[in-house]
This record gives sequence, C-alpha cells and structure tokens, in this order.
Amino acid sequence: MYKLPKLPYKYADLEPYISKDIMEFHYKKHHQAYIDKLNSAIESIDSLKEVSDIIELLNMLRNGDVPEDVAQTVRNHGGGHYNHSLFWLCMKSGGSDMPDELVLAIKSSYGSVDNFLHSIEDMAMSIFGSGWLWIMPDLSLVTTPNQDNPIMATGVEPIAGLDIWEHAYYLDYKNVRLDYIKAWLKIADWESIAGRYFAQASASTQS
Ligand code: MN3
Repeated sequence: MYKLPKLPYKYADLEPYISKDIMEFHYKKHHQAYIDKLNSAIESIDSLKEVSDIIELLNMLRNGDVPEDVAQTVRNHGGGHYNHSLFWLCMKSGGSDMPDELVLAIKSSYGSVDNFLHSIEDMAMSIFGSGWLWIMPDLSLVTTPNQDNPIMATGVEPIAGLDIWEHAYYLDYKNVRLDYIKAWLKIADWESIAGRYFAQASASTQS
C-alpha cells in the first residue's frame, strides 16, 4: 500500500511563488486521492499489492505485467503518485542555485542556462491540456499528457518534473500558465535536481 511521502517543507514555504492554499490542497487532496485510488485498485491483486516501490510498479505497467482491467487505473493514479512525489522534491523555499557542474553540463547542451530555462518555458507552454514537463538525465526535455511519465514509455527516470495541470496553479495564476512556470523556476531546487542528475550519470558510467 502506498502512502503520502513527507513534504520536505511547510505548505507556506514556497510563497509568494506558490501559495499555502495551493500546496495544502495539492498535497493533501490531489496527491492523496491518487494514492487512495491506486491502493483500492490493487488491494485485491496479489501480484501488485506486494510491490511497494512505485517505480517498480510503473515498470511492470510498461512491461505488460499489470492486469488489463486495472492497467488504466495504475497508469493514471500510480502515475499521479510517482509524479507528485518527484515534483515536491524539485522545489524548495527560495529555490537553490545550480551547482557548477550542472551549469557546465547545461551549457554544453544548450549554450547557456538562459537558453535551457527558456526551453523549459517553451516546452511547458506547448502542452495541450493537462500534463507534465520532465527534465531527463541527459538534460533533454520531454512532455507527457495526463499523469503519464517517461518511465511508462522507456523506463528512464526523469530528474525533475513540473506539474502543468491547472490545479497546480489556477488559484494563484488563473489561466496565465507562463507566470506559474516562471515562478516555479524561482523555487526550483537545482541542488536536488543535480543530485539526481549526478546519481544517474554515475550509474550509467558503471553499467
Ligand atoms: Mn498535480
């Protein structure tokens, strides 16, 4: 059975960029609902209820090891659980500076950090309807609709995720998605994102 992960900050800590009201509702209502619906879908399925790692469950989904009658529920709500768990870790009160090594890697792919940040804005703006923007371990940017994520398609874990559902910003920014994206970039926890970048880079060197 899956549980809400502990938030690494308080609901109000991301203000003024994301309000306490959005954080509290997003975490306690939306994320909890994904977990509840995922748990109730798998509680009677022996092969799934023993799996305690959401990444393993999403890989089973990709490999066709989730029974067809619950596959869409696992996709929507298991995706919702994984995506939000990563999303919370990508933010921090006041944000954090990019470590130098990450800056170097970004410059070699994008020419400059500004280009990279503008690419994030452009890609996130291009999403039609609800979805996510992902930063991948090779620093490429990927978008997915609904609560899908790259693990479902390729097994590769993103290093950061940005929630582009209206529930993530409407209360603060109404329909002005770009203002939300720019605000998110001010509270992005680049140290946390870089930690996942370096972990995956060293894992791929060893394999
Ligand atoms: Mn959300």
